[in-house]
Amino acid sequence: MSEQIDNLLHEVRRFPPSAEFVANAVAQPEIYAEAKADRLAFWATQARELLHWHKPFTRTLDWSEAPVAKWFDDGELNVAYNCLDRHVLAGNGDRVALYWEGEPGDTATFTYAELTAEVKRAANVLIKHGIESGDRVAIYMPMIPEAVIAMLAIARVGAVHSVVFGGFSADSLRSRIDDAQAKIVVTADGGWRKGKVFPLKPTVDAALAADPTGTGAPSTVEHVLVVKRGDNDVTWKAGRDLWWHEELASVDAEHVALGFPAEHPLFILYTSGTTGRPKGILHTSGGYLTQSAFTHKNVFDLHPESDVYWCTADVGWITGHTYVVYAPLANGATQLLFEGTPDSPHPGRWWELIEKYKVTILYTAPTAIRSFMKLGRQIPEKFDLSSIRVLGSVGEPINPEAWIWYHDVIGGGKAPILDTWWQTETGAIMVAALPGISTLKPGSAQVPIPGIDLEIIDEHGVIQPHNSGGLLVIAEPWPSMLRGIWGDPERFKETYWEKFGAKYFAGDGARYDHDGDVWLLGRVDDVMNVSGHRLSTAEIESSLVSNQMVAESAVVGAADETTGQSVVAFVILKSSHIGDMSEADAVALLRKHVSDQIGAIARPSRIYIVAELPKTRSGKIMRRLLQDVAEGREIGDTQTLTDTTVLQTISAQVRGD
Ligand code: 6R9
Repeated sequence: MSEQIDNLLHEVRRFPPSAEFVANAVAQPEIYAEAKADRLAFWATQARELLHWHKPFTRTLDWSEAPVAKWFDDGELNVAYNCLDRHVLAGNGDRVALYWEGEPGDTATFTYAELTAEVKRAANVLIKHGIESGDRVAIYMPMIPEAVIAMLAIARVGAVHSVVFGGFSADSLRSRIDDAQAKIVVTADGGWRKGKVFPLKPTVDAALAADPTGTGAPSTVEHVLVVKRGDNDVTWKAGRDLWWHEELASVDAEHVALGFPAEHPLFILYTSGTTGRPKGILHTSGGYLTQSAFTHKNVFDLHPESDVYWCTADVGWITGHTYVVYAPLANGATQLLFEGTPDSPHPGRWWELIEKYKVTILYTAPTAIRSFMKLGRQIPEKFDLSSIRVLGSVGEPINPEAWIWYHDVIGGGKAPILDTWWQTETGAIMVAALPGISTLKPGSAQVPIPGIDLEIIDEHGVIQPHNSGGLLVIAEPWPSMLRGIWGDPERFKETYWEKFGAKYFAGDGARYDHDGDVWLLGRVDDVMNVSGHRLSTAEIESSLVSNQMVAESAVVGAADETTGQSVVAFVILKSSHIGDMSEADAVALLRKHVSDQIGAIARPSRIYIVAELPKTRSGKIMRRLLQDVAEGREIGDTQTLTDTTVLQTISAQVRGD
């Protein structure tokens, strides 16, 4: 059995870096040995080289209050100063920090000097309205420059932001506001999405008017700062509501950034809550910014004076926090910020933007890549993508077929692809190859970044040898690790530290291949047990997608009386293959395909050909809900779905309506 599973992990295609890439690479091979020789000294060097410290630190790590780590804790810095002022002072004030493109095609450009000036004013607005160091401020905004400006202004005054994704409901927003006891909400009247304005301010109004406890107690919010973006009508609560532009015009232009301790809280970010109550993941300043800047520079081979970087994530997710806001700006990069969706007003919009801004580094998610694959290569081929030199992937495993397509069609067969594994909790990238050093292997995230101590262990904590799998843990504290769950230290310990003591349990299954490279196998709650055999949903999905007819697939384990669980697959066919054969024939062919590739044990007992899969707003397939459908159970919490009708259609199909 395990030999059959290996077949998929036995990807034979290899992509060594080109001589040209090696010659100009940021990261040099010695970096691994350097980190290995003295991990703490390595991180201390990075913190000193990559950041400006108002007060230098002398201590690197204090783990005496494990599992709450303290990094560089006798040092002081200002995160916003690191992202802004110091670049201006170094003579790079005229460098573009943000090229912004709105969905309707309107644009704006901010140099580092201009962005610094905006953030100083916004910081003064916060101070004017009583925000002090340690206060919480919620952000509920579209992808506009003011979202970045607000985050940096909050950080600048030592307050703590809690960004709530603009697609979340009033209830979700209110529960996050209450949990963090936010004093201000920064929002916009509305934003643009698929050719229309979607209102945001009314959702904030509804969130604040709600009475979730039934006691009539008001929320903790004193003011709502509103950016004018959608020009949609809004109702106004005098005294509480304030226009962003009026407030910014009313304050002083100068603001001096003070240093805050390295362990000063920077932000709270609630995880998507796929199970239970959302967790407010807490990140602090010095360690977070160090690992963010380090990974961004080395994993993406950043040359800030010449690159144009684009991370497509929304600032409402951790990828947007770390790789849209903090890391690129700390590194003085020039980046693109885009308000819209990939397919509006036409399916080539992303490629048009890459051509227009000559984007050199693109960082996106496999789900996006697979939907582009579904539409066909003729769309990106209409645009000049020759500026692209580095590609990144994040969010879920990238199956080899999608990897190759991304490499060939978007990367022109030359750009290295960095598959980056990390989590909201890890704060920054933990596993990724380094371009210019590593020979790439499609489908594998490969190796921990320098300075990270990763292990794959079994249930008893025994480290696994090459060519076997288990649970992914991080054996030593790392600079950008979460410092806790907001207001719930017990839950923090239970969730991540109870299982393996001093090792952080990530909740992901992983496997070493024959070379010792790491393959991520999906969440362990997505691991199925069929007749006592361990099967990964990711692995079977990868097998299905490797069939030429299949565009996308989701696999779940459904309870089965005889085998414990059985494999149920939901499959989207490529439009070019719909109608090639009857549905029954397609299902039979795909069952055989999986059986041939992985083994009979992995053959799906049921395959449903569907038009769409249920996804969260961050693009993750909601396998838990598909499992409810497959098991004929009542469907669980669908709060985080983009479109609930997708699930209703699939349910009807499964019931045979
Ligand atoms: C950054 C982000 C974290 C979970 C994580 C894992 C999955 C993320 C991945 C990946 C395989 C990758 N994940 N990157 N799985 N390969 N390159 O996505 O954070 O939203 O907290 O999700 O996503 O299962 O545990 P977050």
